[in-house]
Amino acid sequence: MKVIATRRYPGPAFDELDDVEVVPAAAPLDARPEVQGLVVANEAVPFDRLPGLRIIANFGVGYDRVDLVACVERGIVVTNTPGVLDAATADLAFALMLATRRRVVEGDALVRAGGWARSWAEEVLATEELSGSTLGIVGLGRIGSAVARRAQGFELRVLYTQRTEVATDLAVYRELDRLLAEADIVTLHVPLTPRTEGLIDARRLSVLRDGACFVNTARGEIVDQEALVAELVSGRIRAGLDVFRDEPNVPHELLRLPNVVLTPHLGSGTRQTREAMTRLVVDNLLAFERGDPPLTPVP
Ligand code: 8YV
Repeated sequence: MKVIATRRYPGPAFDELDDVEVVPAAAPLDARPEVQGLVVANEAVPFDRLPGLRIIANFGVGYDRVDLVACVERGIVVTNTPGVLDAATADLAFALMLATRRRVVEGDALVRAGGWARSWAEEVLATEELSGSTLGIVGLGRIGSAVARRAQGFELRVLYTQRTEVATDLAVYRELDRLLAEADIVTLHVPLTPRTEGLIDARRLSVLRDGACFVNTARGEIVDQEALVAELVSGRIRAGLDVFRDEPNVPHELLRLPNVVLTPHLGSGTRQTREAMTRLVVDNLLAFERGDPPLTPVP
């Protein structure tokens, strides 16, 4: 099966594709009727150039940039990479919580600038404890649950919200607005869908407690970015942000703020996880080629 991939995806599994050609997503593409498989990292699909396309294997759990309606119309199967990136993403959410709550980046900057004058930084970087805080998880799916499990080790009180309340020992259910008002730290773990786009709007951001820490490793579009920037510029809340509405562009106002920690969409960015994602991408393609059901089809 002829496959186009938008990059050479990391790890040895990629070499098991016997007829793969790397064509960057931004590169012009002539009509390629012989191509049956496409590997993307949540990138737009040039359907008109690929009339013979039968399967799209998305490198990532989120597939919000893949037009599923167009895929259904054309009978194209879509797969993603759920599960294998839960730990890495949950770890990064904790890294951002810790960095933001404990002012790790500010401390690093202070040391590098020669501002560490006495035996310890004393009041200059005093902040709130993470342990014992209340964590609000928006979306208790695979990644949200991995965050909740880690939260037990940090002795956090854990709340969650999502469309439907479930029976779980991991966290206590709250309506979204109540969770936002009650949590010291809020972390987003819902997919980007028409229902979640703009879910955290200006009003909901205003409900956050003074000094609350807002963490986003999901998608920038889930939040009203202008309203978030305004809250951060005011200094009322703190944030750890791995995702943005128009990546790789980050609102310029954020670049100088001490109360924000910024990372460049690193959620799944460990060597092990990225290789496992490629493994799953390739296994989905190979299964499809054999005529077997794909391992992780998108519903
Ligand atoms: C990226 C992600 O897709 O899985 C997701 O939804 O956002 C990430 O894993 C991946 O880094 C490739 O862009």
